[in-house]
Amino acid sequence: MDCLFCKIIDGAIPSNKVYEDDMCLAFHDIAPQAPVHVLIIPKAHLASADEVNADNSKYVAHIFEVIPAIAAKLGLVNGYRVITNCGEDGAQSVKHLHFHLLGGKKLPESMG
Ligand code: DGP
Repeated sequence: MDCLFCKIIDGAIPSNKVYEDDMCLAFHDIAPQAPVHVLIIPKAHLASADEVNADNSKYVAHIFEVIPAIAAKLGLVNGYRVITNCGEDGAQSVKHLHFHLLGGKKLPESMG
């Protein structure tokens, strides 16, 4: 499958890893929009949040289970934001489900 994030999971494309286990991978975003900007992706190819269902939601649950440890490792003691962009109107550019973990400063209140 011609998927950029599947290639990052496979190691075919390098990434600056922050955390990895058998279900997910976290790595620094190539174009950070905050002092800390990490992407967390499932190791199963789901195109977006719109493909989450009862059979694969364990990946999403797992990601949210590990986010506190990732945030702590990155020093986000004062809070952070988790975002997933979905589809055209959500301005999703990479069609592999990913969660942006943003922090390291007081983020703007506006989200759209
Ligand atoms: P989105 O717009 O929500 O689909 O976010 C995709 C993010 O992926 C965007 O913030 C930039 C990041 N990105 C794109 N290509 C690469 C890459 O090759 N490596 C890394 N680390 N991040 C990438």
